[in-house]
Amino acid sequence: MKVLVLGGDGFCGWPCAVNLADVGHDVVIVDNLSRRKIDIDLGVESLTPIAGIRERLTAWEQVGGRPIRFAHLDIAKNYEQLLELLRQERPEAVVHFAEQRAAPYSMKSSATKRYTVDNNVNGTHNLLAAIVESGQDIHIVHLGTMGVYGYGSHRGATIPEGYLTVEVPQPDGSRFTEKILHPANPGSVYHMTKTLDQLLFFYYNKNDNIRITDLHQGIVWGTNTALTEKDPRLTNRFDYDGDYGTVLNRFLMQAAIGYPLTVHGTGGQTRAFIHIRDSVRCVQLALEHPPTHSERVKIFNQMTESHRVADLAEKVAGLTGAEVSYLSNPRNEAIENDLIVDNRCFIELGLKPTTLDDGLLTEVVDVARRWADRCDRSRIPCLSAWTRRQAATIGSPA
Ligand code: NAD
Ligand code: USQ
Repeated sequence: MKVLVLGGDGFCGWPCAVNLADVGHDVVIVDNLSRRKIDIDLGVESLTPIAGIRERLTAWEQVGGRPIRFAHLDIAKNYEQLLELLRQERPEAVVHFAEQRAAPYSMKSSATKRYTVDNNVNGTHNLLAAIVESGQDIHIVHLGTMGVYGYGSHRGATIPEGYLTVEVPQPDGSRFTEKILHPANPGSVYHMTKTLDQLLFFYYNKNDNIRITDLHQGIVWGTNTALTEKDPRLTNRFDYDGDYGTVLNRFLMQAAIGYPLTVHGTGGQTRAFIHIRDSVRCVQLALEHPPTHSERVKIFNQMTESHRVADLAEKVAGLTGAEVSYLSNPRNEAIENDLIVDNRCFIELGLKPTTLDDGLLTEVVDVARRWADRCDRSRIPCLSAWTRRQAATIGSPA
């Protein structure tokens, strides 16, 4: 199958692109390299040394991989080029990773809020409009987020895979039931763009019958897959800084360099997690099981386990002897929340999850400790605050 991987130079996109090529697909990576530019602007680098995209692709062929082509293109700004690319390549599917994905970065300033909205919403809408204009039948697999459901109290209810069955009372006292898109409750400007993506998908699926799978992915941890381990030039990125580093990978790196683990608030926040190897596998499964033309947007909860942040810190501390520090929370989020998630769709398709117990130690030893001397400790603190109230307390104990 011909597949365009938008954002295929990023953390989730790169191992996904090589995996799709490895299983026999004809892959074209489309990326504007904005993530690498943001690293330069922030003055920070991936903990793991990463090769440039051209070097990555050469290395991939040298280890015997099926060639992957690259198109340098901004999907949010260059609509005509995106349309032309679809016309030339005629892909059967597009995997869409190409968004600004960090919540703290999206909350840094009005400039980063506006960039995140412009980039993410325009990119997704350009893709949908270009598919319609091209007249082609292309399956979109989009990387969404578990964060669209919100991290308030679900009062013990299980979060369904995208659609909630509700009962609507009628004036005569009777009720009817309906399946609606689960109400959106974003926790940052970044998460808000993902809830807007959902509405764009809903509309274009209804109006133009575009086949869409939206993957509501949890926090991805880990670094490499068996394929990106084949050559140092294929190594995947590992973000640890206060803007782009996600909680579990940050804890692993902090433990490796003897930095007290940075728990925000009480650590009662419960979040969903998935290993990068499973994320890659899920995208492949989603591509292999497209929705039919009459089907509404197919939504999968792409996560394998849920944990409280404080429990994760204690687990990493238990494994490594690290200290845990409880800091005032720079985010405006619930102190604690429950999170019970239905993820049956992928399990039924054969996903065999990599658990924390399987993978944590390897990540600490093979990645975090190995590259510890590349870490710039001054970039660890989270300095992006959700509101002025939070900004005033940054860095103080919880
Ligand atoms: P990333 O920033 O590492 O990768 C995104 C890639 O998209 C980068 O290579 C970037 O240069 C590219 N890009 C961004 N805007 C673009 C544009 N306008 N045109 C072309 N290319 C563009 O992020 P990631 O961690 O790989 O995340 C990929 C997707 O998965 C995102 O949509 C994100 O919201 C979602 N996701 C990520 C996680 C996670 O924990 N990393 C969890 C859930 C969902
Ligand atoms: N946290 C800490 N200490 C830290 C960093 C974070 O306690 O050093 C806490 C945060 O306050 C938050 C939780 O950990 O409560 C998760 O934060 P995160 O930065 O790991 O994840 P988040 O901002 O939610 O975003 C990440 C990805 C995003 C994806 C999302 C999936 O960057 O692209 O959409 O995870 S989800 O969480 O399911 O919405």
